Amino acid sequence: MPESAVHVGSGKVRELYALDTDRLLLVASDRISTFDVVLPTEIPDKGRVLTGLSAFWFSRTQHLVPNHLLALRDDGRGTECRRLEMLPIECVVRGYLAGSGWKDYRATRAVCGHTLPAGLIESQRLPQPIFTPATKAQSGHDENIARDAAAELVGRTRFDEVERIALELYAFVSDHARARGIVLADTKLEFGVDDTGRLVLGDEAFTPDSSRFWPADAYEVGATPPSFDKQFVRDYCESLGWDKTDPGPELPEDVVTGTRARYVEAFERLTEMSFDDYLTDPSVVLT
Ligand code: Q0Z
Repeated sequence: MPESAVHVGSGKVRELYALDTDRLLLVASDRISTFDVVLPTEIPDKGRVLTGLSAFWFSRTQHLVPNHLLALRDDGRGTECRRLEMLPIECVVRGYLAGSGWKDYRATRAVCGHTLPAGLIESQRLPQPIFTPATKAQSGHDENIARDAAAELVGRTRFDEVERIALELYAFVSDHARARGIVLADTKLEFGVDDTGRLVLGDEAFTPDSSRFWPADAYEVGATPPSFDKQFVRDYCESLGWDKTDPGPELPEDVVTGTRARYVEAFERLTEMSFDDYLTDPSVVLT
């Protein structure tokens, strides 16, 4: 990393640097979180898998929306990107009833103002994907908000635009993933606006950290499907009877190895590229 990179932010598992007035560097670490706690053990190459996948999707969805990607670093974990004015909402699309969507549905039969058919069950595929915006919480959990509240935050015209684009992106990526044995249950996108006022897709996109990936062959309505990437970690943590408060447990070697293999498997199934080739030259995902 050049001397000039100034650290400007930390996520649970990522770091953000300023390169100059117009450019940022997003760095994905190998840290892993579960039950909202970052564990003391890293998953080797997890950050590279997520950086490569995100870049792959940026490259493949340019026909739908411009994005912030400028270049990948040779280390495979850094993304140089255009600095945007980020919209103050998380743009979540749900194709299946899981997580907070399932929780809200059970309580109210609605999710972010979308009233849904009665009698849906956990993990069920929705009649059609829905846009369910959330606030960006400074700490703790993002909170689902009504469509009108989101429209108030970004303006009605911009809201209609991000909803349409987010649904188009979800349709494109979920079809691609489903054809390769992975169900994209839901995903969180972040958009910004460039200096000309154009909507631009930013942050990370369609990674296992920003999306729920389920293995299609284990998908079952009425159950909580296993997470494609983190299930070994969750199962191990559950087996310990850990109370899910910080600090989390160290992971044993077999859980680390198995989890790394699942991340690499997700990368290879979705990109139809060899992860070793990505390590040799990250730009393969852009071609
Ligand atoms: C992304 C985040 C991370 C901490 C700001 N292209 C952009 N322009 C302006 N701002 C952002 C981006 Cl991607 C931006 N985040 C999220 C990422 C560490 C926070 F790696 N915050």
